[in-house]
Amino acid sequence: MKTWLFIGLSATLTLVNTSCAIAGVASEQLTLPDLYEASIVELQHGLDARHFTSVDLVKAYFARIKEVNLNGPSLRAVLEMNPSALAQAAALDLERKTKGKRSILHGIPILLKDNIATVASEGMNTTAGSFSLLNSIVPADASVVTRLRKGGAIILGKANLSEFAHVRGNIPNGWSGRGGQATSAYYPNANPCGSSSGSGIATSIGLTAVALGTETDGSITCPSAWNNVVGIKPTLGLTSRAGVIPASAHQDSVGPMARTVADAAAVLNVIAGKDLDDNFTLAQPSVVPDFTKALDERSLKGKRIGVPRHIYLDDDITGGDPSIKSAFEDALRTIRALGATVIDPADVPSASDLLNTNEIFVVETDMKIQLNQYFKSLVTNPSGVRSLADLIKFNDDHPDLEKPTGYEDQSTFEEAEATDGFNSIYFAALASNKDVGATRGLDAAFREHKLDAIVLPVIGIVSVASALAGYPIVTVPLGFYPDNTTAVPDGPQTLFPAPGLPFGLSFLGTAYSEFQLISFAYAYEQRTQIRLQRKAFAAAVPITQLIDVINH
Ligand SMILES: *[C@@H]1O[C@H](CO)[C@@H](O)[C@H](O)[C@H]1NC(C)=O
Ligand SMILES: *[C@@H]1O[C@H](CO)[C@@H](O)[C@H](O)[C@H]1NC(C)=O
Ligand SMILES: *[C@@H]1O[C@H](CO)[C@@H](O)[C@H](O)[C@H]1NC(C)=O
Ligand SMILES: CC(=O)N[C@H]1CO[C@H](CO)[C@@H](O)[C@@H]1O
Repeated sequence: MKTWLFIGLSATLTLVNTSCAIAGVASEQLTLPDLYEASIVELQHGLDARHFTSVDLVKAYFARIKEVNLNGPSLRAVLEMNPSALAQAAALDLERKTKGKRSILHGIPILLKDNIATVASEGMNTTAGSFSLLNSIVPADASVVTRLRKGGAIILGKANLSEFAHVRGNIPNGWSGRGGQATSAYYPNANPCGSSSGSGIATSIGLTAVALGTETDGSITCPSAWNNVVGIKPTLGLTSRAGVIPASAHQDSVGPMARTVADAAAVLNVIAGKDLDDNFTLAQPSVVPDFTKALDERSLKGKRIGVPRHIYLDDDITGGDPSIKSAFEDALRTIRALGATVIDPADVPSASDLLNTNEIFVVETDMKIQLNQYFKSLVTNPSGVRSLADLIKFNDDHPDLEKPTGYEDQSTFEEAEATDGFNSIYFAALASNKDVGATRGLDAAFREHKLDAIVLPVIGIVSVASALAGYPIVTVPLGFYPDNTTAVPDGPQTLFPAPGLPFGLSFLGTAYSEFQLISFAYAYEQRTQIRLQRKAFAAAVPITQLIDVINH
């Protein structure tokens, strides 16, 4: 079901009096998409038909951000709005008229997680949420941003996140020094998961058309699930990490977060591809498939979908929560009804080892080397921070900015600083991670049970094997905590669980299986339309719509 905003006759008449007069619609009812749900296809339709412009879209999204980001429920999902976005939109509107569209993202606003670099001349910072990087000058756009601009996307702003993508230490999801505590739009002050928290929150209520997040282990998957949106964590090497503030080259991946599988596929089309500045991308297949061709409602017919129950212990995958358990069993029934065979259980042989891997050690070793490189690559950094050691000291020296009560920890940074580079212990740990995640993990399960995908609800350790193996995950809405759920404080400023909080279903695959995973997620989404079953709490639903900006 799509929600449309019907504009009455008087509004239509006002519209045809504006400079972007709409030929032939004066006597018809003009429909404008509701920005809470609006899809890329709907937005492109309205832009092509000149019902509104990309300038209108940017104005409307900015107004919606202002309503709820620091005002009203104060969701703190967005760190910065791009002061160049309106100019970019105007140029792209003109180009649409004179030359046509560059891609399906032409004139579509996209919000970027704040660890993805954008040139400073545009007027925005790239900080991973940290004051240590405020006013730093990056050498260039991240390679995914270059692709987005080339495809005609408008960079709307930067999203709040768990600072440094949650590799600083044990600090609550969605908090950064610069952005403060981001919270869910589904229950006041609820935990939004992380680390791509702001990307998930902002997408969930239409503060942007689409967003980018990054995942090292769970950071697209979880905030997509908990914010009722779709997330794609691509295979390591499908999307470039050049210009992304790093955690680990062996696990970091950049991917789309969107309200529909179709929108996420469209964004992936534009950001995927080889990049000489990230040599992991050179291993990808020579042709990137058109992921929008995967949108097939019959895709699950005849496929084998596995449920690795005995590794991902039942309580780990559902948190023991009866509503997640029952929603997951419903999902398995739906998947069968769509023509797939569900193999249950379909265990991963390395199951018990997944509970205790060398993941943190490898990430910490990589992080020290890569963060040091990142700081050195900056043209300038006014904070003076030029290394991980400087960063740790900066946080200690600025507790007011970076260590408020409840947000003090930086133990992962400290452990990373103590690592000793690429020594033999490191290479053994890396090899054992590949073995546990891929060889005796997902590869073995897929082969043994002849699987096309694995499905799991998103909570607990769902993403570990995929993170270690560098394999893709596509997450779609699965359900919501019931209204009689007790809201439980789980951090200095957040609650979890809480009534109405969303949770998700993940489709897991092996390397470069995005096309298939997208097709399965699409079939499930089209059959269930779970996202549309519940909206954000009233104060978190922005009021501004296109009609409010078109005449001004
Ligand atoms: C970064 O943010 C600061 C404070 O909001 C602002 O003054 C500055 O112009 C921004 N820097 C860049 C490069 O946009
Ligand atoms: C990428 O290049 C680095 C050196 O810059 C090298 O150590 C590494 O093995 C290369 N990785 C791949 C996947 O080619
Ligand atoms: C919540 O309501 C459901 C029925 O909708 C019921 O099965 C469940 O026991 C209730 N839980 C609590 C904690 O009251
Ligand atoms: C766009 C926006 O509202 N950004 C705000 C994010 O939060 C910080 C800290 O409160 C504000 O300074 C920004 O203005």
